Amino acid sequence: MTTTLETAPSLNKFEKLKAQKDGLLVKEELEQFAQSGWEAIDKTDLEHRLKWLGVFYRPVTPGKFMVRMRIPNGILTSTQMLILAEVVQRYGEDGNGDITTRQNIQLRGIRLEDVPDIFRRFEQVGLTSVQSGMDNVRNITGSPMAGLDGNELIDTRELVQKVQDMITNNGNGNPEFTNLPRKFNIAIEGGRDNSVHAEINDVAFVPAYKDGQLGFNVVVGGFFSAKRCEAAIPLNVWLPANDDVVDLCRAILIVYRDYGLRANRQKSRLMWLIDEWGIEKFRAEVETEFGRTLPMAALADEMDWEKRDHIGVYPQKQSGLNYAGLHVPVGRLFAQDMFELARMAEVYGSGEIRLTVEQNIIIPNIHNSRLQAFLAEPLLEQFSINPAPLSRSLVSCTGAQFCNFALIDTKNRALATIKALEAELEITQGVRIHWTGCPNSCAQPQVADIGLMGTKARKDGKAVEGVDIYMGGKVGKDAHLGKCVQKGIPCDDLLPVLRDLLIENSWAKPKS
Ligand code: SRM
Ligand code: SF4
Repeated sequence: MTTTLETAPSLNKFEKLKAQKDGLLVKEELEQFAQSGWEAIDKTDLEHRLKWLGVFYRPVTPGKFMVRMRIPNGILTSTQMLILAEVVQRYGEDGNGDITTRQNIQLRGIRLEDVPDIFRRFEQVGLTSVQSGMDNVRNITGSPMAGLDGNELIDTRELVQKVQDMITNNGNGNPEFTNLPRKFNIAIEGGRDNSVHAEINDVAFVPAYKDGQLGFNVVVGGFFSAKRCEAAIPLNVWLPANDDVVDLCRAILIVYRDYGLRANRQKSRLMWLIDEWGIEKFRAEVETEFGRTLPMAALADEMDWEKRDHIGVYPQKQSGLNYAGLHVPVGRLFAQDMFELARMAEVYGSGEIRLTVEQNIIIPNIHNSRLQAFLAEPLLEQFSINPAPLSRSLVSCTGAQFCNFALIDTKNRALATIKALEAELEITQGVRIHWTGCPNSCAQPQVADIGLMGTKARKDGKAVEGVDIYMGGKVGKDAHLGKCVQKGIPCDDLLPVLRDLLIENSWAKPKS
């Protein structure tokens, strides 16, 4: 029998679909898809290839698509936010925008017939959703305080943008990097508090001095998956904070693209290649691709602060200016909120809006003289600058409402549980609780003080929604991953378990 793409034994389903047709090619067919309607589209294009454009078919809500943006360094303008608000407003109750754990926004309720027009509107304001899903590089994260923080070491904004432009060909799509073995995460930290969770990225740059010069040490291979979770390890490379960073990302991506393991999708993330080769060989291959000698790592990095959450009002390094961090419960925004945020950023700030990996909003550049009026804005009752202590650090993935991998509902349950705990307990210390709907770990339960991962549990002989509990995740300096400490707690029985955990760990005491 002749071996064809369909019969080649070494190719899994995803490698086959990529080999048959590059995902980016659906860009040319978009107008036709919009006219024919989603039901008429080839199943593989619908369920998979559209993700190369950032358009996600949702089996839970057929016909109502999700669009995942790219917001480099989590920074957008009020004009861009207005466009995103207008896009979701059209869909009434179905439309909303979720802030993601990669400092990004996902739009919901989108109808395919509108996508060509939506993309034209994105282009007019410099937005793109290209290559944000499937085997592509995800939104590139950077310090949310870049350019504002008096204690900043490196301003990450320009570098993050340049790395995105290289990977996406300035947002037009770049077939060079549309067939990676798997998804790929990049983060660039410029501050002292590891605001991007460097350790959980496939490649991360962390500030470090070498011979008195400020640059980055590089760590590689961090990732979470249902099968395995690993913190990144040192590549033993230091680079100055210039275009070398872009070149190194490029070199690593080429090595990963050309040599990364593809046979088993559960073993395709970068760390599996590093395991197979050893870090020295991986470094050597990257150096060859980089085309010049890679300097050895600096002895220590400069990430020596506890992580800040940026909620509240703080002075910037620019005299007379402040930034306000607003807590957005589980990251969910509706069109009206998005319009309000855009208006407030314009009226009180410089029109800039920032997002954090904790799914919150920062409005920077508010002058002292405007602060009082800003603080009187009604939206701050909903998106508080001083939320209750458990709410303040709550993070949640999408969960069963829209995600077909989900084993449990997350966002609503997370909010209800926290509210009940705050009503019962006096919380004596901030506790970071992350809810994630399945072992894919999109809400990073392994970085939380208490991480809750959706699972199937048993109660009274019946299968019910449950969680595995993770504890001990440490963020900021000396970051390390938490571990699973209890398995299969039915969600209905969770409240007393959490209450006991909070009291036992001296995070809370019963209200007197
Ligand atoms: Fe994720 C798949 C949502 C951050 C690990 N993730 C998915 C999909 C696309 C599955 C699907 O098609 O339904 C989810 C879309 C649901 C929806 O409708 O929203 C989804 N992931 C998310 C978001 C929205 C969670 C959130 O509520 O914030 C985050 C979007 C980030 C972004 O803007 O791009 C999100 N996902 C993450 C992270 C966290 C991070 O990057 O720091 C991880 C763990 C880190 C990592 O990847 O190493 C993560 N998502 C996964 C995985 C497991 C990957 C693996 O190697 O096995 C999957 C499943 C997959 O890729 O096969 C997945
Ligand atoms: Fe969906 Fe699971 Fe990711 Fe939550 S963790 S968004 S349920 S894939």
